[in-house]
Amino acid sequence: MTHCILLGAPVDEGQRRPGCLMGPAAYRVAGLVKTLEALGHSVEDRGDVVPAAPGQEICDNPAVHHLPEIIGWTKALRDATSAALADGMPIILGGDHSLALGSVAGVASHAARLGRPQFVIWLDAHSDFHSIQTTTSGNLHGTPMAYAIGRPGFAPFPDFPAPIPGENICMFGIRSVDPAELAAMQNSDVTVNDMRVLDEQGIAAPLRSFLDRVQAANGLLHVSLDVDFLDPSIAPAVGTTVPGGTTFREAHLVMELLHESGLVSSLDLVELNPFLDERGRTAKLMVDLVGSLMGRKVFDRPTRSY
Ligand code: HAR
Ligand code: MN
Ligand code: MN
Ligand code: MN
Repeated sequence: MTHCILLGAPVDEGQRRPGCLMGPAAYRVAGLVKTLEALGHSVEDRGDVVPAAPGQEICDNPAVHHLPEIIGWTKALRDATSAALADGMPIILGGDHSLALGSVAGVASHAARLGRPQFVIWLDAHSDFHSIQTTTSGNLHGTPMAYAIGRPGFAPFPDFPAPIPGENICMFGIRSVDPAELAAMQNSDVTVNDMRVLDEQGIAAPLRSFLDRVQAANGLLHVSLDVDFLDPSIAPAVGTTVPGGTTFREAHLVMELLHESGLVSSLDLVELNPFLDERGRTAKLMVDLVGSLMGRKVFDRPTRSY
């Protein structure tokens, strides 16, 4: 059984549509604690993280907004995530995806302390691979992967603790990539399972082959789940819907396979905007997916040995 540590991250400044700050409350209302406890886990809710006071940081891309605020969140979430990893499995309740600038920095520094490699699974419609220089929207939720891999262009941010090698990063569900992101990704060793790959191969085979690598390396695995990974017809509560996302069953299958692997050490839930939800259905679906990730299943079946 796992000791789950909830960290609220009501980050809203990484994009322009207010509402993600209500995300942590929505997960709590949707029954996240009960869901985890019913599966036999212990839960410690550490409340909402308080961002570090914003400084005077500036950058030369005029599109970028709320830079000092996001740097404040990055520092606080990095420290809160890495501290939580010493005690259990952090589940970071977002908040927009810029929170992953901090959470992924936290997991990377924890892994470096243990001397183990860090791996990341990025479940998202978007690759979030912009540097501060290349983003044209100026929305910093589009940047955490580039920060994690150690792309240059993050000067005002604290140095990323131990940049994660591209081959340790695997994306699923991708269907919206800007030209500058594409160029940078093609220059990297990141595995990008876009929707085309999932259409042709299904989601299980590419996931299993990545999980095999994590296990062989004795790695730590961080999972970052963006609501827009899911098709908007089942998950409307997100500011950046993109048609053609994953289905209910594909998403649950990912979670079930992740559970069976026993490899997941930390989790982000990001981009939920409860203001855009329909009677809480997206929040409830996200909680349900966490249930599958944490072991809910219909039958015990002989699991593949990871
Ligand atoms: N690439 C676009 C941009 O940088 C859209 C980024 C949207 N990101 C998220 N998270 N919603 O995945 O503005
Ligand atoms: Mn994202
Ligand atoms: Mn997204
Ligand atoms: Mn049923």
